[in-house]
Amino acid sequence: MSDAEYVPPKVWTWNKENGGQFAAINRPTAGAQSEKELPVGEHPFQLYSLGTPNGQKVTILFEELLEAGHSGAEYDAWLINIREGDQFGSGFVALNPNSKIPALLDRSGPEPIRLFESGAMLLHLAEKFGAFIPTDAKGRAECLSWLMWQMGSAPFIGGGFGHFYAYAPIKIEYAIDRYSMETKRLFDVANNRLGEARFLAGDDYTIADMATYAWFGLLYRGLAYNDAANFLQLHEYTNVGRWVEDIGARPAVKRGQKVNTVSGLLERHSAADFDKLEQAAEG
Ligand SMILES: N[C@@H](CCC(=O)N[C@@H](CS)C(=O)NCC(=O)O)C(=O)O
Repeated sequence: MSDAEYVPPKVWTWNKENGGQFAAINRPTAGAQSEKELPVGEHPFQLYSLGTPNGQKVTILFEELLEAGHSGAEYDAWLINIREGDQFGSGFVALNPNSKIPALLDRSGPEPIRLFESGAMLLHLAEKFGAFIPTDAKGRAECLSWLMWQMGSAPFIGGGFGHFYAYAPIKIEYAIDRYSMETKRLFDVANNRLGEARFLAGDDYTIADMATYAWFGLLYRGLAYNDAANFLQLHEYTNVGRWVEDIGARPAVKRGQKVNTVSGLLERHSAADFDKLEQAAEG
């Protein structure tokens, strides 16, 4: 049946074979699907993740904290393979009932604290270490506003534009138009802001930049969703381009983007892991 002919039935039923790229793992129910404990390393922070933009936000912050001398921010980053359904294992679901990477266990205090949602992790860590979040009320409000803006808008870019432009088994003009318009509008929002301030929250680099860079940097550089950068003419957003160059040059950002990736480190347990990676690349 073609898209234009579809008439929704009175009651929706789950079509397991809808042909989408993620049909095998998507289902309309929540909760654990198998018994599987999570590994635990020696560091105060245990991160269970994958090197997607949502995962990278948190590893970028960990690397920035360590680079800034916060040695208490040492972390183990374990790989969660979402295509294999690792996010539905009982151990993972106990940390994140929403079954999505990243999930974090903060074992630095007397009682372990679980966190899900990348934005919550950024805020928790920034506040804990007193870093990458302004302390004055105005600056903090600006930082939180841009952070929440990123968290609220990412699904329109990923689940909306990315899904219908790159992943959906059929190309639906209406859906691609709708989410292209929204993605370009979001780039324009950032571009305008970055035309009046060096960073999203103002003069200082904050967790709002880390969260947004993980998504906008990837798209701007043409590293996401096939030909999306050209399709959306992202080079037109020159202030975003300046900011992407600026943030992308930071050593901690480069390291953070390598964690939990096939081309970088599948797992990260110490700073030495990056040295080994470089030595291997040098042959
Ligand atoms: N709002 C969440 C979104 C997390 C998210 O969408 N994670 C994706 C990968 S980027 C995932 O785990 N997908 C697996 C699934 O949907 O089963 C956050 O920022 O932490």
